[in-house]
Amino acid sequence: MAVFGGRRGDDNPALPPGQHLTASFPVLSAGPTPSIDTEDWEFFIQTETGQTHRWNWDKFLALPSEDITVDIHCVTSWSKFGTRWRGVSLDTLFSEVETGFDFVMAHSYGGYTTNLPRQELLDGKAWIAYEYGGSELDPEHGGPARLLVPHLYFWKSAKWVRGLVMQSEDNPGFWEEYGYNLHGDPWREERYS
Ligand SMILES: Nc1nc2c(c(=O)[nH]1)N[C@H]1C(S)=C(S)[C@@H](COP(=O)(O)O)O[C@H]1N2
Ligand SMILES: [Mo]
Repeated sequence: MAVFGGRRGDDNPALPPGQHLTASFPVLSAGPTPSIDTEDWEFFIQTETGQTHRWNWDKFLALPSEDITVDIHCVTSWSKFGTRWRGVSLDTLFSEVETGFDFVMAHSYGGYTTNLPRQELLDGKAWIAYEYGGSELDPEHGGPARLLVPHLYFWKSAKWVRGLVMQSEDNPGFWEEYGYNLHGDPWREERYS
């Protein structure tokens, strides 16, 4: 793996503690890459009333989208600076949703899950991304669409995201069940619980 930016514990102020830079884009998947046809794809948000808001691919692409350039940080210690994405802000998706629940379980095609506080998805901090580097998102990296929550460790950015289920409590998702931190802020090194 190409490593630049100097030694570990580098004083680059944009690099969180215990991270090193990589120029490559590693693929980390706990299982096989699902193949999802955009004809069949949907994204949903389910609230405590049981109401489910659904977007099919056409409806999703018709929403306002944003170009996003962000640094990403994997808990296995690589960080990648200046990744370029296009996606729909979670603010846009949540503007159609009424909920009093403060936590979210993200569910992916293939069964992966990860938990987040709803607040961490709002105020311009999270997107459903469907392009990377100006091209459609590679299936290995979560295409057709993935969650992008770059201010938290990258395991929170669920690939092949399928929907969000609102929760009253911060129940653990897939990696969190194995001892990863419930929150996962790289600046506070919230790696494990
Ligand atoms: N559905 C799903 N999403 C996932 C994962 C996974 O195994 N399955 N791995 C997570 C982890 S641990 C990381 S570091 C990033 C890796 O994203 P990448 O493969 O695009 O680098 O995806 C996250 N999202
Ligand atoms: Mo990861």
